[in-house]
Amino acid sequence: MDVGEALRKAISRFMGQASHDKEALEELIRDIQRALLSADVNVELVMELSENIRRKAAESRPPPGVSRRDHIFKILYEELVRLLGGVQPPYKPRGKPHVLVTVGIQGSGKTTSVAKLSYYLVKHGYKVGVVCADTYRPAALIQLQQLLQDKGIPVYGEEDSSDSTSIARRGIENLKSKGLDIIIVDTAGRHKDQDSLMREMEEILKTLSPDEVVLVLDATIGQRARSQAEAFNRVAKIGWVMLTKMDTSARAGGALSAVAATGAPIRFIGTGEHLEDIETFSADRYLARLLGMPDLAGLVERVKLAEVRISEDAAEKMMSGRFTLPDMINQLKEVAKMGPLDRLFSMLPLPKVKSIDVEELEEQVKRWEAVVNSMTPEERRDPTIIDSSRARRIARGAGVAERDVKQLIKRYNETRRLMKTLKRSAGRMPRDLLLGLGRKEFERDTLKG
Ligand SMILES: Nc1nc2c(ncn2[C@@H]2O[C@H](COP(=O)(O)OP(=O)(O)OP(=O)(O)O)[C@@H](O)[C@H]2O)c(=O)[nH]1
Ligand SMILES: [Mg+2]
Repeated sequence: MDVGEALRKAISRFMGQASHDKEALEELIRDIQRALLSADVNVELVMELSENIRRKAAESRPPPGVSRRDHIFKILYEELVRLLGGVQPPYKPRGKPHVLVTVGIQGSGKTTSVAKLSYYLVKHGYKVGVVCADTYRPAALIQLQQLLQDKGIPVYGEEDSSDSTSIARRGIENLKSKGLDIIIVDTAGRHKDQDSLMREMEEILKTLSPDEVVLVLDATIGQRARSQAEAFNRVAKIGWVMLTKMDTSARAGGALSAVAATGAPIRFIGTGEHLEDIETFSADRYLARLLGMPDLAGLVERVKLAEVRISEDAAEKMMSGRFTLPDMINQLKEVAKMGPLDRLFSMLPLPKVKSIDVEELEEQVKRWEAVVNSMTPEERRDPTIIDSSRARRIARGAGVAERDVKQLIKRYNETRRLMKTLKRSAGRMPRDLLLGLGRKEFERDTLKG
């Protein structure tokens, strides 16, 4: 069973459980651990992921309208993305020309990747040139020329020189005159030992001081990817990693996690021997494909939307303590408007389980809105003046129980208190925090209220 299938099974099993209590969560974590470890993912990272899921599931409450099941699923998804190195913005080489030097051990796929990458970038509108600075591999230049045959990509190389640094320097000079956007330098991997390879890389990189150093790694080497990445990183700061041969290894988890642990992002992956076999690597998309759920990211986005978006203005008000009761009601209405998430989940190849009903939330908001409407402007501005007799009057006017009035005021005070302790975070706040609404209380209040 491959890792994707194992993960899929683990998630499916969890989603299909009747209850999503601690026990079910532990079972999910165990299944996920097994799946990741079988894919050669680093044990420490697996443990960290497990601990994060446990902690986040315990610390954060699902926003109203989102079931605990979906909430845990979102946490798991985000942790898996993080494990894969997080989400990277699209690749945009800058500089005129942008000089990129590849490094990597023998056979890792440098030359193939240089050809793939240059072809890929040309297809994306860049003007690209390539330099062969490998003086160790026999016919290294011919290999590169053949790969890029008829592609209109200039390849610079010198058959008779053995000084790779000078070749690279001259190559860049030569190609610069062609007004290129990007120059990619292919280097040698075939040295008699690692030390001499590292020394050559150090010299080349010092002389060229490129805009970017790209490490080419073979995905089939598993955990060893980490020590390789670290060794090269000592010579020069690795800008990003190209992970090759992703098509041939079912245990790519080793390399993926090893690289993620070094902090250098994976930008591209090689998925075959042909020039077209290159893909941008995006942790979320990769995961979606691994799990066989193409809509996954969209789904998770939807769950995230359940964290209500607060306008700059509203955030400002909250922070300064000017957040009023009507403001809170307005935000609550926004939340209720977003509708149930069930439909989205039903589109996925997962067992159908009912999420919590948002209608319950709508009912609650309606009651609270009525409460606010039957307050005087003065009371709305400053609910602290509402004593028992005022509360009774308001409740009568709103056609609700006095309890509802007290509850709303309590909620408002809690929310305000929380606001004060909160730093402003890009205009976003978890919606359960905004609501100040505990799930248990919510269920008790709405179901029995
Ligand atoms: N299946 C598969 N094969 C690949 C991929 N990338 C490279 N290869 C193969 O791996 C072998 C080595 O690739 P090269 O590009 O020559 O490796 P290199 O790092 O330049 O090797 P040296 O120049 O000797 O250091 C070749 O047979 C490539 O076809 C890939 O993504 N998938
Ligand atoms: Mg090569």
